[in-house]
Amino acid sequence: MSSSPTYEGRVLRSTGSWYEVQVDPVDDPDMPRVVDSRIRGKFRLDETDVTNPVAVGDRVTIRYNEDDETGMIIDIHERQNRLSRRAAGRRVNQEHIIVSNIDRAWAVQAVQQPPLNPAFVDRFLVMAGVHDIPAGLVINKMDLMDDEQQAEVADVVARYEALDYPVYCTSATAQAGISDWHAALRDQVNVVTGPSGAGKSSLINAIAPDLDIETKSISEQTQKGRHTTTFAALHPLPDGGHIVDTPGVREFGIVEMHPADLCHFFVEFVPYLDACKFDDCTHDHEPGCAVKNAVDEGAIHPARYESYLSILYSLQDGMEGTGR
Ligand SMILES: Nc1nc2c(ncn2[C@@H]2O[C@H](COP(=O)(O)OP(=O)(O)OP(=O)(O)O)[C@@H](O)[C@H]2O)c(=O)[nH]1
Ligand SMILES: [Mg+2]
Ligand SMILES: [Zn+2]
Repeated sequence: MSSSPTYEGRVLRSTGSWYEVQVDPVDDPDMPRVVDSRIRGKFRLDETDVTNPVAVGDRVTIRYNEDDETGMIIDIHERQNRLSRRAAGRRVNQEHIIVSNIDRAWAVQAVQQPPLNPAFVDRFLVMAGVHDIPAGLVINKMDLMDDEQQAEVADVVARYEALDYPVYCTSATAQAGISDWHAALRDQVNVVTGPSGAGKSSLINAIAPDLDIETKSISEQTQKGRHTTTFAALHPLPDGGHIVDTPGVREFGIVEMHPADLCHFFVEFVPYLDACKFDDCTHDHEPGCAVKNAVDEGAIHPARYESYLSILYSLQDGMEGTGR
């Protein structure tokens, strides 16, 4: 057996058979930082419920092949968290991991084009909570904000800051708020997600112009009806850390969970949950509901409560016919 040294690193991108591994900085300046690697056959069999045995974001151990250039992934470290979607086609019961080991997932919204959609943010926050991914919010296209939208944007910012989510207001085209947001990304693995056209790729280009990620005009997008960004990859940031552009949150959908679990992912509801009159309170129609009282008293934002009900009803509909 070979006793050649091993190196730890992170998977930046994958073609399905090759993986680009960024090796952690070590003392040797000559060592290539990004190594094209393959996996040992056995990993393919280990996890049959997942379509990709090695995912973008994975922490791995590699060993150099005899050519001293390419690598072999010999170990995949335990994942902190993951963002996945259901596999396509015949493998619908399998999971496809889009990115793993995420330090923060950012919901990117535009002030307009497409319209600001807090209900979408609330669904995203539930999804992030379920997957144990710290979340944040970026409100982009601030240059398009008119007088009428000012109060709404201020309300949205205050709403999520009150819940302790980091919130940044930016304009990718006017380069406003970009350096503050950039500072928040440093040394972390960040994912941007949000509706097509919100400016995710433009924001990444604003902080890392060298990446030159493809962006498209709204009209081009509507004509094609599809997202510009298709494959997830970890892009190294100029000041340290990584960012992943995603083709929009639509892919991730809302998570499947029991309706009774939903309230735990609305963080501001949690202190009230034990005070409801009924143990199985769904915080919808029941009398003596402490969550509804908190909404009436102004301690919970009514829009957040509306989002809760909307997700609750969709989960309850999804349970019809499951014999519950
Ligand atoms: N006015 C204005 N336009 C912006 C801003 N940021 C992005 N845009 C424009 O919005 C359009 C869409 O931007 P993209 O960065 O491609 O959007 P995206 O979120 O990456 O979209 P997908 O990749 O399709 O999901 C482009 O025409 C950008 O130039 C901004 O801050 N202000
Ligand atoms: Mg994009
Ligand atoms: Zn209740």
